[in-house]
Amino acid sequence: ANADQWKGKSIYQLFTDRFAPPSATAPARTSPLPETCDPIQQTWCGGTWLSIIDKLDYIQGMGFDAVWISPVSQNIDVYTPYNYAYHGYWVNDPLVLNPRFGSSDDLKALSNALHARGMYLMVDVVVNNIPSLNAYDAVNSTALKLDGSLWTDPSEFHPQCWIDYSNQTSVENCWLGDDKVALMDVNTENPTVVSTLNSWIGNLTSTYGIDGLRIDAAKHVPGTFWTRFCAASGVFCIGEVYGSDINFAASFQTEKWMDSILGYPLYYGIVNGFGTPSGNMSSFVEIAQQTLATFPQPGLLGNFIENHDLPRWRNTTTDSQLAYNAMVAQFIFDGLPIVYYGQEQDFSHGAGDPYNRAALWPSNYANTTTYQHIRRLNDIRHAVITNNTQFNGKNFLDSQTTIVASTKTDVAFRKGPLLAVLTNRGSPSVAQAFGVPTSGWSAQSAVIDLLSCKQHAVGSGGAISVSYAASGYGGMPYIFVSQTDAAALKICGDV
Ligand code: ABC
Ligand code: CA
Repeated sequence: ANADQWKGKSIYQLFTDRFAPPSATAPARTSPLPETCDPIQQTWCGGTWLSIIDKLDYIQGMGFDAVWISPVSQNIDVYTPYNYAYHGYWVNDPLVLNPRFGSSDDLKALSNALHARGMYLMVDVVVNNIPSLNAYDAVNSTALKLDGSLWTDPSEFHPQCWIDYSNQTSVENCWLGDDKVALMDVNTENPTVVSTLNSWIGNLTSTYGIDGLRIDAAKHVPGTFWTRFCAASGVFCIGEVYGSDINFAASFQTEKWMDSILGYPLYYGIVNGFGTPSGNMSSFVEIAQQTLATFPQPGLLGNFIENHDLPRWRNTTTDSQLAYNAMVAQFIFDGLPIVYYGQEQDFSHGAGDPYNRAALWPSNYANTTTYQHIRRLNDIRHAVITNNTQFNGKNFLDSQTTIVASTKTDVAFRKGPLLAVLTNRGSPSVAQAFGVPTSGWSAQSAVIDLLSCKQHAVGSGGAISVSYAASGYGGMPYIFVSQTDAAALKICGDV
């Protein structure tokens, strides 16, 4: 599927090893399995491509129409100072599937099961580096001993150096990892490497019906490599450009290196704005404005508030209303929402890798308040998209977010027919209100908040005011639509 087809999709990111346990229909590929899946052990817990199929109802029940899975290629399968490659990022041969996650037929079965539900498959791909426990000293010699590695010739790697993040040449050519598990930097200028990877990715996407790619370590490879690689893949590419530099991040779209990137800049904005009670809302507004002004297509960015490299949202921010507000920003702002498995279960253990990668099954896949909140947000997006609900002649996907009002603690932004009104005041009720002077709707009309299904009046000049005084709700988020639109969308029944 191409970028246009991905526009409007909503993505659930999971760790293949950790999302669903082996079962009768999805036997384990790893034995023995640990009795409990303790992330500190950094070992396989038994999830496979087939076990993901067992739990697709859970993902689809939350309203997602795309699933991003761990890298599918073969990893080093040895004990390391960081234990085992349960995460799938220590790819040593992209061309071979990872037997820990299943067989070729199993991956096809997952792809078919998703497509039968009208859902897309996104696969994580790692080509920048190859792990090694002993190549650190050997890379400049003529005979590399990398067991099972696709690349064995020194000309297929860049010489050893550790990355200096202040120097982009170093970021591209030096090595990720450390001297315990070195991630040898593949020479992505070597013509054999380039042609091997390009023909592989085209085969992989067509063989397994893959609809999109998450490109690992995108900033560590020259952009021109990706232009050809993504063209060869024939599908939507979203790159991981870890960092807060908006101009650098936007160059991936402006230079046409790939369709999109993960929204790291907006992530930092959401953390600054909603990560703490009465946080820095002006930082959120500033980053949001810059994102909109700098990216040619902000509507394709991947918006997240946690992932496998970052702290769990609820680890750093316990207040549930802050989480609900942050998720509205994640879902309604320009871009594709990406929810990391466990976010819907309020997973709070995990200040970082490896604690943020716990197994999901101890949650019993419960229908939590957050699960329902996410479902509601997906429902709202789907409803405005399928109804082609318009505001001033523009629909949700084709209109760019505009910040309508903000204070130190509040922000209101419009995207098409929806007006999100958010706060970082947190759960306690306070006898305070936030007034949005010009909502865009005319005075004397009525609007509906699609989260609470309550009606609000539009005052003179189009003003809307929300109160944070209701006991038990405090600083809750709002998503307004006109009453006429609300009736057509049916999210709140007959209103
Ligand atoms: C293992 C152990 C860890 C141990 C680590 C050293 O080694 O498990 O306990 O601490 C995979 C595995 C990891 C594994 C690593 C290394 O490999 O998942 O468990 O860690 O063996 C991607 C993936 C990631 C994956 C890899 C490697 C790459 O998402 O899961 O890791 O294939 C950099 C890369 C980025 C990479 C990330 C982990 O490291 O750019 O591609 N992620 C700065 C830099 C970033 C850098 C980041 C973290 O630090 O700019 O480029 O990411 O090192 C902001 C700034 C940012 C700054 C952040 C920290 O602060 O704006 O620029 O980011 O304010
Ligand atoms: Ca590189």
